[in-house]
Amino acid sequence: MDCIFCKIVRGEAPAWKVYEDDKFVVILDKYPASFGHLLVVPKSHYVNVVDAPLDVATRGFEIAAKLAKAWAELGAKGVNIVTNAGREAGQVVFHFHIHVIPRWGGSLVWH
Ligand code: DGP
Repeated sequence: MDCIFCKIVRGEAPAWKVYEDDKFVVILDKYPASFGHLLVVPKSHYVNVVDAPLDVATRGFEIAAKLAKAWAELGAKGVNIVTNAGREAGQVVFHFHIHVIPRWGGSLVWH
């Protein structure tokens, strides 16, 4: 399947992985909106949170919450946790992922 996140999961495309278990990887976003912008990505292919089974979505947000706590401990002033579902909502990569965007002060950078 020609999905960039599936390729990253399979090790066929490069990415900075900061966490991995049997069902998820967490990678650095290639076009970060802030320093440390992370993506929580299930290894199985689901189009978005609407398509994903509830247990996968729940586990994804649990990982995202843990990452937010870690960023707060490291001094982030705030964290955005967001998932885009559908083109109308700004989704560009159609493999479910959750953005974890630490805020250090100032605006986000949109690419
Ligand atoms: P979204 O709009 O929610 O579909 O965001 C997709 C995000 O994926 C966007 O912030 C940029 C990121 N991205 C796109 N291609 C790649 C890639 O090849 N590697 C990584 N690490 N991130 C990517």
